[in-house]
Amino acid sequence: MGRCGAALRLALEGNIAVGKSTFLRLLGRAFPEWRLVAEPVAQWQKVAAGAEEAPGSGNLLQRLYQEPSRWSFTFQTFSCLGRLKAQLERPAGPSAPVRVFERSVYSDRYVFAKNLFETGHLDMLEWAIYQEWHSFLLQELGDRATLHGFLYLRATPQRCLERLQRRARVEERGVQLLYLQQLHTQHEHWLLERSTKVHFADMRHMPILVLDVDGDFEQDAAMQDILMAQVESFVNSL
Ligand code: UDP
Ligand code: DCM
Ligand code: MG
Repeated sequence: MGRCGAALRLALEGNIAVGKSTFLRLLGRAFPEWRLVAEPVAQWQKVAAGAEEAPGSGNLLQRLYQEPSRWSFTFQTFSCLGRLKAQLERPAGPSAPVRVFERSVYSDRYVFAKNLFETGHLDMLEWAIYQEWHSFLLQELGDRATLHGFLYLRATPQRCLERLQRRARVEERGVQLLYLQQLHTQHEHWLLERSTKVHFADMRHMPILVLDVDGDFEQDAAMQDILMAQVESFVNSL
């Protein structure tokens, strides 16, 4: 590894159901000394304050999809808070040479919150407030919040929809192809074309490895070997 000593922090990015959690498990097998941090979806599915008093009102993820204009700001605030906590955590035991996070505070803002604003589910005031605290917190945290690279898992929105339907999370039952197409475009602008305006200097030159996962890598050992080799040489180049 090029960097002397300091642990590398990478984020694994990609559309809903593209295969990030599956890929994280493969990374765990290929690089057992790395620390892998899964997205806290289960936590969003557990948050249902007041559910006892109002049965059926649903967990946070369910509320987001059922009433996006009401719940987007709350969801995006909570999601980003959870990621910051995970990223700042100092894990016990020997330190890992590489940490990989499933998504990041950057996709929260430059993919999800941005898309929710552009589609009218965050209003201008909510978007301004979100951006203000997001920029302030990350600037204050400085190096502690910085990442060293992105792994972008890329597949067509149609493939993501197939995988989303196969996984069949109850809360995501109403997710349509159009929504996955919007999120795909946001990822492409941000990580492939780099045309999204970002507000952190180190983000503008962040190394990005684009991985084509349109083929079914979960069942294909040869494809897994190729993908893991791509990740290894990317990490060695950092
Ligand atoms: N999946 C698949 N083939 C692949 C990768 C994933 O069939 O090559 C399935 C996986 O078993 C799961 C669904 O697609 O049922 C979504 O995968 P995952 O939860 O890893 O996606 P994420 O939302 O974390 O990106
Ligand atoms: N999600 C969201 N906004 C974020 C991050 C995630 O709306 N900032 C949603 C999209 C998915 C779920 O959370 O429904 C988890 O994503 P995935 O299945 O890709 O892991
Ligand atoms: Mg996942």
